[in-house]
Amino acid sequence: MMSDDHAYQAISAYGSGLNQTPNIDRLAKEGALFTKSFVTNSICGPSRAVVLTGKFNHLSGKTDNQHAIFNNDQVTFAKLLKKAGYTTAMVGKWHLNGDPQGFDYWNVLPGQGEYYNPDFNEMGVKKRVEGYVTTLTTKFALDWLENRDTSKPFCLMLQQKAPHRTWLAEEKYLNLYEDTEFPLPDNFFDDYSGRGTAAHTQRMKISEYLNWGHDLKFENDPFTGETTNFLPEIKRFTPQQLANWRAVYDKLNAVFLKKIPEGAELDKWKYQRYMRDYLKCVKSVDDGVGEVLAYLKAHGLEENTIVVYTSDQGFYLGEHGWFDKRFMYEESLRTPLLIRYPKEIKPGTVVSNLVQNLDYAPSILDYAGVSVPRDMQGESFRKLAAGKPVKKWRDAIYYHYYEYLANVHNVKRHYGVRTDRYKLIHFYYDVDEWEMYDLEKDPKEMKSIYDDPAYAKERVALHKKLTQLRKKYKDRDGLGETFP
Ligand code: SGN
Ligand code: CA
Repeated sequence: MMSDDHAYQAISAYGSGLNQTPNIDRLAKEGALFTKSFVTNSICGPSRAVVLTGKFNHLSGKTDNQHAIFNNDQVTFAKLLKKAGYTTAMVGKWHLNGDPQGFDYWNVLPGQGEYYNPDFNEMGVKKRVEGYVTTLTTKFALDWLENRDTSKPFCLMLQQKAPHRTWLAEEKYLNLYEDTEFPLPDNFFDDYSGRGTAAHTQRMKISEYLNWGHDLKFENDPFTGETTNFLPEIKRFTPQQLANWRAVYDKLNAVFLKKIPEGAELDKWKYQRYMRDYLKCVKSVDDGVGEVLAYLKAHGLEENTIVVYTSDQGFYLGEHGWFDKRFMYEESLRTPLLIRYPKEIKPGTVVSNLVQNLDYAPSILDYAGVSVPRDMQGESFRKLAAGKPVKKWRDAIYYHYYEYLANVHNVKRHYGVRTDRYKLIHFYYDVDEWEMYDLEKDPKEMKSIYDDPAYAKERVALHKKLTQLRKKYKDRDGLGETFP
């Protein structure tokens, strides 16, 4: 199971205390929780390409959401499982161009998908389905499980659209958390001093870049009175859904409009609305995980099914004042990873080795006893999860982000390396800037120590490591690449 933009901070097993996700947490209680799990490129389509192919984006071709094309003819772990006799299915958010390949059954959301009464593309037939996207995705996945070819082992990829922007809650959760005040991260009012141009020029601040329409849920801008861009989405609602929605948000909005907060208070208000809406969506995702686990149990599939929960990347929940992802800073570099497999993984296992979504394909093939193609670049973490000794595990991970788009958050291209303790990042393309962090002393990455002479030795070692990894993974120079 993979969700979209689900921050580890919003999974209670990771200990942030923000919300409760009892069903997802069960995977950690009954299996393994990976505490240092990362992506190779913190953005949707590219992450999905990494998961399927076990290769970095410069090799699979899917470097960004907007321009890059994913060649569906390439080898994926799903195709290899199918060839090995598995029955396979892909349900929910796909977000790669073209029709899914390697699946006996697929039923996917076109593009980003919609929250209410979404269109689904079932094996080439598009139709609008009434209901809420998260419950529908879970339902379609369970329907497939129920009707699958039981003479074969199965592989199901259940990929939720939620909690992706624009965070529309399920009707029964419209009111959830409305009485909860979420604690403001202590770097919410970050001024980015101590970091380079990229952190200063991003467009993902909650205070500035959440819009009054589809983000903050006002039909009119509270300051100018202009109609916002919220209306196109509610056009999908049924009259009853709209009435339920209005009953909650009109009331909440009226309270806000009566006394509009100013300055920092307005920023804090936006943060609360963002957090409440985001976490309402997470709640439905967690319910879905519960349904899947219940299905497995009821059908005697609990012992012999490997259940994985992850996200396509991490997300900012107000840290640095941000929403969205993309940066190689911790909140978006990390992604949740929980695995249950009672036959092999002891309950309550915690894995703190450095793993990446690059490792998913090789690991799944390893579990299935299918040989891993030599050109897959990840490593199987099966032994780590089983608590078996692993002679030599990687001591650093490599990252490369490409999607520098002014109108979509404006995050400069960068690549870098992260070890257990340090991180080195190179922002390039229209800048040439390095940043370095000591994650032990500065876990929130508030001040780059790249030029600090006290860290000269570590800096040299990180540069060396970065060069090694770029060579190992066959990445291009990074500088001077052309981009459409
Ligand atoms: C949309 C969102 C962005 C988001 C990208 C990529 N804007 O463009 O906030 O970063 O998707 O997300 S929205 O107002 O249209 O929702 S991704 O998860 O698909 O990579
Ligand atoms: Ca995403």
